[in-house]
Amino acid sequence: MEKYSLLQLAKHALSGHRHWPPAWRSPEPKQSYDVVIIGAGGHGLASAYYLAKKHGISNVAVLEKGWLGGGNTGRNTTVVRSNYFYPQSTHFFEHSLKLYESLSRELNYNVMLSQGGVLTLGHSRHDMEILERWSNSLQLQGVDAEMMTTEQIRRHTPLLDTSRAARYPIWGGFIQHRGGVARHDAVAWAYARGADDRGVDIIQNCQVTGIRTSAGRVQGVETGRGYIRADKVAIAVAGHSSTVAAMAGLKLPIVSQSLQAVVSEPVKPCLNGVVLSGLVHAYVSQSDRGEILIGGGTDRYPSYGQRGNLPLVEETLAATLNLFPRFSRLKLMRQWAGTVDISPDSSPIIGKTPVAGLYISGGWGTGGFKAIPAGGETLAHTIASDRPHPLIEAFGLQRFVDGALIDEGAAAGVAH
Ligand code: FAD
Ligand code: PYC
Repeated sequence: MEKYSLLQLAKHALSGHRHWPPAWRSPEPKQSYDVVIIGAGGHGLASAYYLAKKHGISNVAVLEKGWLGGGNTGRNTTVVRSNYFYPQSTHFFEHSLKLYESLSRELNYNVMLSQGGVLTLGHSRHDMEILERWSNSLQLQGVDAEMMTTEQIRRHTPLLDTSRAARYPIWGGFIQHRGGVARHDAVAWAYARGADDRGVDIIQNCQVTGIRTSAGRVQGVETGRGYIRADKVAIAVAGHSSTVAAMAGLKLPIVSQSLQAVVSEPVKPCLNGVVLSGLVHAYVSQSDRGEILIGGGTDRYPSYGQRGNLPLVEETLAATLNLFPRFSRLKLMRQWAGTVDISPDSSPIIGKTPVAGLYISGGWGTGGFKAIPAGGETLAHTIASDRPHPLIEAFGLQRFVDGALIDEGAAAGVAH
């Protein structure tokens, strides 16, 4: 890995940043690889990185139809946390959060993890009872969670309307102090550089158009740049999981929907961490640049359009202004959307598939950014050993046959 002395850094800065070497190569695809990963989002790149780093498998290609990190990994609102409800999920997401806590060091790249806390608001007695049950369950599983009174919330986030006259009165809430945000592009770039350093070929502008199988085994992939042979292929394409899996004859229980977000003009630091309200379907944080970042639920119909619709933005903003009346004076700068793949129980689908040698990492829905380190590590283990990693055993496709669903809809953070 390229390392710079202070002198070299100063030279690059003074030369107008003109002579930096590229952080990863742009190789031509080879005719065959040991492993092909479809999709250079966080999950595909992290899986490639851990395959090379932990399993010594570096004859790997990551094929990306656009540019790396240009899917949901570069479009999300960067919330990381591990406060799910069921033990299978909390163990997995807690492991991911722990990996995030040492990721900058692991990848020698500042992913700007900022653990300002994730605060979930309660607006009724019933909300509070549910939050208490949730928080107790987390504590029993060794995950940090703390109930907060309205007065504690007022001190923590003074801009929230905590008055009794509020449109959505705040009865209290619960916080995960170790939750927060990380820089999404940096996560993709860091894994890309780490994988490339270890010999992985990241091939952008290379769309997979078909998956060849024979006698129930994967053979390779058809791409816009020719056929590539591989005994093992992994699908990590977020919003397009169903269409790509269908290339191998698989029908996934997934619906693709748009999820959008907006940011305001930048203002001075005024908000700690992330504030979420399940009742009004809105969540708010402040970026390191000072923008107020606001997100809501998914659009209410399936779509592959990376646009989102205006009525939902209006609804989300109206709700946010009820919670934070002072934000009414902010000007919005940008709106965008991504296509998220949602499974019936709002939990991921990760592991082996009925086609031998074909693996999947999908169904991350509205919450897969926080899962990138653990998703990559466990998928790499599964590909290398052809056995599901213990942390993801419960998240395989078989659960839709057995009925062993892990319903995390209420812990998803956003309505869908
Ligand atoms: P992606 O990053 O989407 O990567 C998949 C890649 O596959 C894409 O680059 C795509 O171009 C490529 N691809 C698709 N089809 C093909 C093909 N045929 N051939 C080759 N390449 C292909 N999660 C959180 O944890 N916290 C949040 O705060 C959060 N907020 C979100 C807010 C928004 C607005 C959105 C849209 C999502 C949010 N998410 C959040 C969800 C999170 O972004 C995703 O779950 C996660 O990024 C999925 O990562 P991925 O690597 O699987 O997919
Ligand atoms: O998964 O925590 C989450 C999340 C928050 C906003 C969007 N996703």
